[in-house]
Amino acid sequence: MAAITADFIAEQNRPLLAGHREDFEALAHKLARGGRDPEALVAEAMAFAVAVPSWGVGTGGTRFARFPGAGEPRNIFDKLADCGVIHRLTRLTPTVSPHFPWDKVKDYDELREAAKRHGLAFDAVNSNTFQDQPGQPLSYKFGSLSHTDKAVRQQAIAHNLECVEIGKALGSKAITVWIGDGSNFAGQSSLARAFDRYLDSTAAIYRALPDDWRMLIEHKLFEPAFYSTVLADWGSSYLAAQQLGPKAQCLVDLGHHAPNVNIEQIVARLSRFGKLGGFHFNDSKYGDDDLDSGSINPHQLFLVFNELAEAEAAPPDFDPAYMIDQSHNVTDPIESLLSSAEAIGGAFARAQVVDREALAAYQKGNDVMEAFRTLRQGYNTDVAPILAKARIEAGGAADPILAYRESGWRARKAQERRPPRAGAGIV
Ligand SMILES: [Mn+2]
Repeated sequence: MAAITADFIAEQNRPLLAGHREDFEALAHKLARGGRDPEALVAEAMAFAVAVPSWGVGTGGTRFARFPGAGEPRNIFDKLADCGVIHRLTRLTPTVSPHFPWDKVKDYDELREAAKRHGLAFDAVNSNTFQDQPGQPLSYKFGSLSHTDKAVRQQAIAHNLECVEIGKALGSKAITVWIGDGSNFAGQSSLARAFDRYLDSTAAIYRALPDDWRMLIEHKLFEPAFYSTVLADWGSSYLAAQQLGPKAQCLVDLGHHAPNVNIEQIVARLSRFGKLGGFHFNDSKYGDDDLDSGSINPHQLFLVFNELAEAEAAPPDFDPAYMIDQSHNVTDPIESLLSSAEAIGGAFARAQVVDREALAAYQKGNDVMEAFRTLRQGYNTDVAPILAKARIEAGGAADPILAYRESGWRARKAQERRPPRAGAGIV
């Protein structure tokens, strides 16, 4: 067992470096033959970052059960320590997206300092009005920001405003708002008036946003409401963002769409109109499965990044917030996040490999097969050596999961972290 220091990482990397160099050279030759600059791709991979959700380092669960693992974080300070491990090994995850009230503390300056000690900063803060908290005066059973009772809406607004205040203290620049509001019976709720109330409430939050902040509004097709969700799809999300103003943008969670929806096209639409605010990365087979990014459908993840690469070339202020949002039910959450960061960074790097000029020319000339082959060449490129080089040069691990296992971190935390943590969840 060893602390995950720079020396430890270097020692873990040593036996892998010769093989890594060989792999990178082979790929570099191949890329150069195709007119690509391998070092530029490494530099791009080094500049890429994705935020880890504070709730992701605990074991998730389903509505049937949760199987906690040993050494789980008990509070936000433990969570930051785990997030710090992920960043030290991958050099890909310098920020944490916290969730309130789960991550509430007395002293936010202290929390910010603790993050800094782990080499971390804070990304978008997340509010929570999809469950009741102990001692909360009014219930969210029948909704929060869209509730029929003004007093409940006010309570939900006040919570979001408190999250903005906390975010200011933490150095965050965005709040992600997701609500569980909706209905389970036809006729239960006025579909039109529920959305009106949601818009009213979010406008109150919007008015309190600092000028350099963004409100990321996250839609979700179903669950916990199974007949209608107040903010069900990207169309509703866009309407809301449009009505609220320029600081409001849409957040796309990869699991929050109808089956087989063309998510990359949604990305293209939203970015084209300046309303793509951010992502929650995960993967799924059936619905909002919250599986590990790239574990089921890595090609879709690539196609999403292909649209992002296209968008990056266009509007000047394109700056979406990339965040992971997964539920780790059967793995060590740190290992899942190490693997997911790699998958997301890999999809990004593959999209960078695509020869965009050639692709645009084939598209313009309606050369379908060559357009397809040009895009597919990016996907088919094994970018692992690029990511490994980016990591190693930044002080990260050649093989993050291997180094993590060698460090004995989890076993050590199983001794230190008692009693086990309280509940958490995912959205
Ligand atoms: Mn989400």
